[in-house]
Amino acid sequence: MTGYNVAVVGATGAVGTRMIEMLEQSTLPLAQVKLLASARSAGQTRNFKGDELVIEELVPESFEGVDIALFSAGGGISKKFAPEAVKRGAVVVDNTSAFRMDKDVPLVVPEVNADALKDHQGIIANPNCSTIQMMVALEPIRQAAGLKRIIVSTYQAVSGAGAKAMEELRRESAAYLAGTPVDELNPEILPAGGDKKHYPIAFNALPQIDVFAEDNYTYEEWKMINETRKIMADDTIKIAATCVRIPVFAGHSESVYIETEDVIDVAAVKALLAKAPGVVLEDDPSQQSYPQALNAVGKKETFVGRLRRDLDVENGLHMWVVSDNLLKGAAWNSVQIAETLHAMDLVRVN
Ligand code: NAP
Ligand code: 12T
Repeated sequence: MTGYNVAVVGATGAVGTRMIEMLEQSTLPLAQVKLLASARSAGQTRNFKGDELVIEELVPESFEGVDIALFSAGGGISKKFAPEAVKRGAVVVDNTSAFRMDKDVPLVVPEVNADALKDHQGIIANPNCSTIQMMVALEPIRQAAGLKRIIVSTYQAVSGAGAKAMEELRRESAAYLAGTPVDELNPEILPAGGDKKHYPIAFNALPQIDVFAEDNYTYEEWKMINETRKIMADDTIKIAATCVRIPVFAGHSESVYIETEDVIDVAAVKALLAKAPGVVLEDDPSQQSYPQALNAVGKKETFVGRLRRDLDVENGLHMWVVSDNLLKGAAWNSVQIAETLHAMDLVRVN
């Protein structure tokens, strides 16, 4: 085998653009890279390792000869085209929420549950960005001391909602600073593209990501709850989430409170995290050292700091978890899954 034929579906998007970069940096043996998007983008070109690749319109036949297809063009596109790719012999790594909770689809964070890849039947799901970084930070603690409960509040970047949401933050920020009144900022996308009302994100904080669902939790919150239980293969973990959008372009931050099964001291947790895969411990209050979204952008790791014991609950711990939502939260985790599939000899080659 000389290398894999890899397709990127949604190659012009916020995630797809970063997938192309991650593939350029990847150790994965590549034969050909195919860039797919809508008819709107067909004919445009993107640079890949010095070559100009022409973007093609996504059609079922796009997947002829493709070994690995990385999907990031929305759930509807995945539902329609992922089976077409599998039918033609490709392994699909899907970034949307279309298949994440399907019983036959592994939901994988390589540092946590790479073994689940062994059961794949053609489609592997990439978890939600907010879930992924929390899993990377919590799995080492869970292995050492067990995990009974998680309460998480997120501070999420607009890039998670796509290229148009980033443009909305840019436009509103400029308008606001130029003196436009708040009620004339004309938001069109956030908090959720598909919802009825829109609110400004510039200089604001919106406690709604995705649309509302059962029990007055949003889908983003439910994704964190359900995906955590699936990835950690434990339906008994108690978990609640509050997901908030803030006017940051890239990098999701999370305030995470956990209760472990066993009491574990903070020094032991720091020692675990210092050597945990994919984690960078950044925690020195005496030097004002802690993770920050701006510093995480462009990095593949998850940054953890502000570790401290709860003042009332003996097995309670607080921490601050930050990662680049478009890299570990999406593009890097997907390419890392592809690399892991290759290492485990789980890619079917046409
Ligand atoms: P985006 O910036 O809006 O990009 C959307 C991409 O989908 C573009 O490349 C677009 O191509 C393509 N597309 C749209 N309609 C299409 C069609 N009919 N046929 C083929 N391609 C089509 O969005 P994004 O932020 O990159 O996110 C894309 C998807 O990834 C989201 O819908 C979400 O499901 C998923 N996502 C997952 C995570 C995560 O947590 N893991 C994070 C962010 C996003 P054109 O340029 O031609 O329109
Ligand atoms: N609505 O992959 O808006 O399920 O930040 C990821 C990010 C859905 C997903 C967001 C979203 C997903 C967002």
